[in-house]
Amino acid sequence: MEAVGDIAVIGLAVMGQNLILNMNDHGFTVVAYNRTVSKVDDFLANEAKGTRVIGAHSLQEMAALLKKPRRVMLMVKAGKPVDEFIEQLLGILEPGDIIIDGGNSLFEDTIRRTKYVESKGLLYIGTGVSGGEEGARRGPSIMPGGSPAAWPHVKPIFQAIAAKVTDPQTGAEEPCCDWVGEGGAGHYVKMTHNGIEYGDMQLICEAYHIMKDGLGMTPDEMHEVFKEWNEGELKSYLIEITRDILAKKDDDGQPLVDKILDTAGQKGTGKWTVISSQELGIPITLIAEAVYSRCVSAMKDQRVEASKVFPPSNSRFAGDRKRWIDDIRKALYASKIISYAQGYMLMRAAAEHYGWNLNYGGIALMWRGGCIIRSVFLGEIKKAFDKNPNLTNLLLDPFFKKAIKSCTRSWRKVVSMAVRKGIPVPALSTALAFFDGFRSARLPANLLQAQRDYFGAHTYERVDAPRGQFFHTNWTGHGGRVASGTYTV
Ligand code: NBP
Repeated sequence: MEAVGDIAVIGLAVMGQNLILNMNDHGFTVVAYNRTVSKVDDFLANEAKGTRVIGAHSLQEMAALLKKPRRVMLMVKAGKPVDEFIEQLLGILEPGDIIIDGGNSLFEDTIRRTKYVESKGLLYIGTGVSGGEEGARRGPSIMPGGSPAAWPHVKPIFQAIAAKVTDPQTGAEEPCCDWVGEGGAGHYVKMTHNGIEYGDMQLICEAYHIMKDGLGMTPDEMHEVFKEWNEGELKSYLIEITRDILAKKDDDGQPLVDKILDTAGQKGTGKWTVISSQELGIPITLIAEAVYSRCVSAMKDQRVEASKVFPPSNSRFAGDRKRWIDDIRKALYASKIISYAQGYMLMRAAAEHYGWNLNYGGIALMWRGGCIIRSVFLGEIKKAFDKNPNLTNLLLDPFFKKAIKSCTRSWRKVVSMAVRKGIPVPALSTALAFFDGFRSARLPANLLQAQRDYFGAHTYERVDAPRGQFFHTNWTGHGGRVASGTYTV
């Protein structure tokens, strides 16, 4: 058996098949394998017919068909199947070979697997692949991390098949794929991408909700608004598909969107992002609200009951519709800036915690094309980090500072009117609350510290004493002298 394969892909569901065809288009010889082996023949006889894709009917056959160092990419369901395949592959592959996991694995699993596979003398890559079916086929955003020594062997394939965008600084065509960092960095960045995706989607849904209930607009009218928005600073894949969704008619000619049940699903990556933010103490409030909003939406029966107990009052916004639409656009834009600022805060904290050297501008470039959150906006983030690689917070970049300032009035107007009219805007409003907290030199946490010290002797720092010096007050006159430890969890 001649070793002609450049790479093997295990897992012939939607992502695996499309990635294989994409690799084939770029001149690579791919060996295809699947747990249910009949799917290999089915793939070769249909989607891969006439290509140079080679089918393998066992892992041994697959390994024998690969050039060395062997590159084996798993595109299977995240979780146990990945561990099971790694175990089988370790018995077949040789030191120096590379196992790649392209599924949506939890970054902590990837940290563990990288260490484990490296301990056996092989190399490991855990990579985010974004863009769904279409991205996989035509050019996804790819976010690889793991064993740095594996990257040069994988780079030519990944960068060839990735989406391409024009670098706003240099004007050069760049692939939406670069090395992210060691261990679980690639999957962490992909997870954060998905969290931001939850936030972007929720913001768009809230804008839609206000236009629908507050301004009484029809899907056709909103289609026109999203069409216009997609020509300005909000231009993005999600605005574009929302525009198209709003124009789509059901078989009876009525808008399809009105017939879709309002209960959202989720597969866990948004939740993981929020869990990680809690672990690291980073307030990604907008993504958290986006995850919880899906949970509220899923409580359909209870919501229907509650709507009878607390019936809605008049939710119409008074005033000029055109002006409101412009205010909503600005509220959406400002909130989006907050969401990305929070996402970047999270990645910065994770990089410090896990010891990754993340390239923040490079991440923005990787997300510029091929993935669900692709947008012109990410070009501005890339520019901000190119100008100042040590930028601690996106909100402090001159471009974003100016953008936020120009939107603040409309943002407050929209959030307060929505609150008055009973239209839920959890993402728009939490973004504003975060912004107001972030720009407050003094928050009421002095009182909070006093409360903690009162009931638990948790101590406090003083404004008139150096940081790191802790005080305890005997608030009631009958407390003891001993204070609690001053650690923070
Ligand atoms: P699925 O997530 O539906 O997984 C299907 C593949 O996993 C098949 O090859 C199946 O083999 C295999 N598999 C399963 Br299911 N259980 C297995 C087990 N216990 N042992 C071995 N193999 C098993 O496919 P997908 O939607 O193409 O996604 C692949 C990966 O990419 C996932 O991690 C997903 O989260 C991620 N991802 C998906 C998208 C998307 O838009 N779908 C986007 C980005 C990332 P079988 O044929 O024998 O059942």
